[in-house]
Amino acid sequence: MRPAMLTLWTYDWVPPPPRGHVRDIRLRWAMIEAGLPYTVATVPFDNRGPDHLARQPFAQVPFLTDGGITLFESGACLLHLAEKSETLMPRDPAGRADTLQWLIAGLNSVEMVSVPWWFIGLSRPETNPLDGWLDQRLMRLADVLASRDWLAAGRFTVADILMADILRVPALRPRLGPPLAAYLDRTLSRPAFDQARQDQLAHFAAADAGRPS
Ligand SMILES: N[C@@H](CCC(=O)N[C@@H](CS)C(=O)NCC(=O)O)C(=O)O
Repeated sequence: MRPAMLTLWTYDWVPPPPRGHVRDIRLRWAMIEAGLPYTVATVPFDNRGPDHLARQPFAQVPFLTDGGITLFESGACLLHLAEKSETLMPRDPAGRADTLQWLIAGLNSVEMVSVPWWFIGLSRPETNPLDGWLDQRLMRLADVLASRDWLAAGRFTVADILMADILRVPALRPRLGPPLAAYLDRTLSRPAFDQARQDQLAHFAAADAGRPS
């Protein structure tokens, strides 16, 4: 039996600023790394209806369909994909556990600080009250990556896809010390990342044509 086709769901269009950073890139990147064929389907950005809410209760993207399965949350989608390919997560129990813990650390120990920090920074306060919290997390992460190339299991995994996507937010770059900057360069220089980014940019650019200017 042929495996069910994976479908990545994203918005039909977004304004230019977030292009290249919409979280569907995490899933694109993972599927390209793993050689998992997928199609892209869309929900309206401007008009988030009940169909969208039924599959992503916060009216966000991405979400993923795999045959009769629908998943939301980029982390959950990445773990679902990782179950399909050893490229994304080792099969031995210790390597798998290491990958799981670092993927959750990306979401729950780094992104949980970096997103509110970024959001507060948009209003350009004189000081950001989350600077200290963020820098402490980045410093601890840099300590880990000072002595190894990848987060988990001694090799590239889906945890690196997630962590690199969290760290590559432009506002964060100046706060990354040498180990994190080197880690980010190493991870983002993978051809699958470049492909995923180009694909996302092309997807949203193609939608410009159909919109009133
Ligand atoms: N925790 C969610 C966050 C998803 C998220 O923030 N999606 C953004 C695009 S990158 C979105 O849909 N933003 C529109 C909105 O929140 O209304 C995940 O990781 O999937």
